[in-house]
Amino acid sequence: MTTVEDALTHVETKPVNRMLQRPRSTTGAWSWFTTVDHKKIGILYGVTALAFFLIGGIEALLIRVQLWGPNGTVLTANQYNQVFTMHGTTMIFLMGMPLSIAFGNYLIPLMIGARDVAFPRINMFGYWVFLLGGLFLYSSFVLGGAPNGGWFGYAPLTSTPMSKGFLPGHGPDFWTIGLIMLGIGSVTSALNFIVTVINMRAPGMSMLRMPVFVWMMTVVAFLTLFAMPIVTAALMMVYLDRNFGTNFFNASMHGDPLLYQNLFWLFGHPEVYILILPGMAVVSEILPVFSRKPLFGYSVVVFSGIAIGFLGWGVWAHHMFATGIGPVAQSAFGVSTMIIAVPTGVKIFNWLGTVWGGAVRLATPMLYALGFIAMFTLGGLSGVMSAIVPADTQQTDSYFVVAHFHYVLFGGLVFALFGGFYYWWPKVFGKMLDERLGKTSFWIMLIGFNLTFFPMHIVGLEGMPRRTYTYGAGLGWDLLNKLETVGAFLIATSVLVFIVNIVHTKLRGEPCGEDPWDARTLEWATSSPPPEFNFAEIPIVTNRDEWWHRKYTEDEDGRLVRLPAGAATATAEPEAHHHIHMPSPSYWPLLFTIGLPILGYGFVFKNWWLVGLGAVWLMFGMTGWATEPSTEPGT
Ligand code: HEM
Ligand SMILES: [Cu+2]
Repeated sequence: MTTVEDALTHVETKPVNRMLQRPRSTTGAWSWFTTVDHKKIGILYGVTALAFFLIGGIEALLIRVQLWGPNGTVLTANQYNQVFTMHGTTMIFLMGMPLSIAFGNYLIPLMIGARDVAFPRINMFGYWVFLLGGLFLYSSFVLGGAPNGGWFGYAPLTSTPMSKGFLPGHGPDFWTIGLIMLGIGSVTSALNFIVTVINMRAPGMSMLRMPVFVWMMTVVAFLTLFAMPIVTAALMMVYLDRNFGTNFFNASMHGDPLLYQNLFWLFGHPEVYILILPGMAVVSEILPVFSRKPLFGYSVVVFSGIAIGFLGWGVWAHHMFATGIGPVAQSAFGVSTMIIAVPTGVKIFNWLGTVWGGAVRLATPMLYALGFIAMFTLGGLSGVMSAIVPADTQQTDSYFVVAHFHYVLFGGLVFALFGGFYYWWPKVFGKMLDERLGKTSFWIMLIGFNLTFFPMHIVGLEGMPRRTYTYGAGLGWDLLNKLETVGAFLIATSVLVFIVNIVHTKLRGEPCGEDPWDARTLEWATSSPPPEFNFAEIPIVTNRDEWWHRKYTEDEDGRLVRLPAGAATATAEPEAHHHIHMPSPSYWPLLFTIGLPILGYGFVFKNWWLVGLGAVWLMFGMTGWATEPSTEPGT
C-alpha cells in the first residue's frame, strides 16, 4: 500500500548503503520494538499509559493517606510537593494524552477504512518519545528529587535559580526538559492523525461520513499542534531564567511573571479540551450502539466540537482572575468562559437525545458512558460557577477547584476511556471482558469517585487550600477528609477489579467474533483482532454508519430488517489483497529517540559532553532513518 511517507521516499528503490540490517519479522517479542503497525503501537501506548495511570494513582493514594487526619506525618512538605506535582503531571501528560492517543492510533485507520496511518515510523517515534520522556521524568526521583512546583510550574517559583533555594533539587529542570520532550512526541502524533484523516480515508468516506470519534480526535490533533509550541516556548524561558541568568519572569529585573501564566494557560486551557474531547469522542460511539439508534444530531455534535476547538483559545485568563488582570479582562474572560459552556451543553443534549427512546442495553460500556454524562455535567457546572469572577475569588486555589477538575478529568475522561476499554476490548484482543466483573468495577468506581471528590467542593468552600501538605485540627475538615480517603481506596479497588477482569479474560475468555455488540462503524467490519493490513479489501463507503447500513435496511413501515450477510459490500481494488504492501518494521525510530533523553540529561545537569553526545546521536539516527525506505523493496 502507499503511504504519504512512501510518496516521499519511493523515488529511491535501489538498495542503498544502510547502516543496519533491517528487521523483517512482524511477530514475536522483538517485533514490539520495531513495529510500525498502528494497532501494535496503539496497544503499546495503551499499556504504557495504563502503567502510568497506576503510578499516578499510587501517588494519589499517598496524598490521601497524608491528608487522612490533621497534622499528617506520612510525607514531609518537600515530599508532598513532589508527589502532587508528579501526580498531576503524570495524569495529564503520561496518562490522559497518551491513553487518548492509544485509542486514536488503534481506531482512526480502522474507522476510516485505511490500512495504517500516514507516517508509520513517525508514529512509532511518538511512542518512544512518550515512553522515554516518562522514564526521564521519573528518573528524577533517584537523581536528586522530582519536580515539585505543581503541574503548571508557575514562574518565578520554578524559574528562580536553584542556588537561591526556592525549590530544592533539579525538579524544575527535569520538568521543563521532560515536558518539552513529551511535547515533541505529541506534536508528531497530532500531525500524523491530521494527515491520515485528510489523506487516507476510504473511497466514499467524506468528512461528514466520518465517525464522530474520528472528528473529535481530529479537533484534538489540531489543538495539540497549536498548543504545544506555546508551552514549549514558556518552558524554554523558565529553563533559561533558571540556568542562564535571563530574566523573562524576574520582576526585579523588569521581567513579567504574568507572562508565564499567560503563555502557560494559552496552552493550558486548550490542553483541557485535548483531554476531554477524546472522552466525548468515545461516548459518542458507545451511546448509539447501546441505544440502537444513530447519534442524535450528528452534524451538531461535530460542529459543536469544532466550535469548542476554536473557543477554547479565548478563555485562558479564567485561570488568572485572582492575579490582578483588571475588571475589563475579568469580565471578558468570564463571559467567554460561559459562552464555551454552550457548545458543551449542546453535546450533552445530543447524547441524551441519542439515548432517549432507544432500545437501551445497560452493558458495561454503556454504564460508563452514562456515568460520563452525569459526572462530566457536574464538573461542567462547577466550572461555570468558577467563571463567575467574584465566586472564583473565593474558590480559586482551594479544594473546590480540585473537585471541579477531577469531575471533568476523572468523571469525564477516565470514565469514558474505561467505557472505551470495555467496548473495544473484544476488537483489539478478540475476547469480551467479563460483564459481571465489569459492572462491579463500574459501581465501585462511581461510588468511590463521588465519595472522594464531592466532599472536596465543601471543604474547598470552607477554605481548605489545595497543595498544602497538612491542615490543623479543629477546622471542621476531619470527617470530610476521612471520607475522601476512603473513597480513594474504593477507586483503587475498582481499578483492581478491572485488572482481575483483564487476567480473567485472558485466561478464560471466549473468542467473540468480529462484531459482538452489533455496532455501526467500520472497525467492526473486519476480524477481531484485525489482520495486519486491517481490511483484505478496502471498503467503499456509501453511508454514515457504513457498517450498520451493510447489516440493516428498513421495510416500508420503517422497521429494521436484517440484510443477508455479505450483501451490498462493495470494495475498492478487489484484486489488491494478493499483494498488500505494508510498511516495513524499523529500528530507527527507537535508535533515534534514545538521543533525546541523552540530550535531556545533558541540559538538566549542564553537562555539555552529554549534550554533544545527544546531538551527535540524533544526527546519526536521522541519517539512518532518512536513508531507509519506508517500505522495503521486494517485500
Ligand atoms: C484515585 C484517583 C485520584 C485521586 C484520589 C486524586 C487525588 C488528588 C488530590 C487530593 C489532589 C490535590 C493535591 C493537593 O492540591 O494538595 C490532586 C491533584 C491533581 N490531580 Fe488527582 N486524583 C486522582 C485522579 C486523577 C486523575 C485521573 C487526574 C487527571 C486525569 C488527576 C489530575 C490531577 C491534577 C492535574 C492535579 C493538580 C496537581 C497540582 O496541583 O499541581 N487526578 N489529585
Ligand atoms: Cu481553562
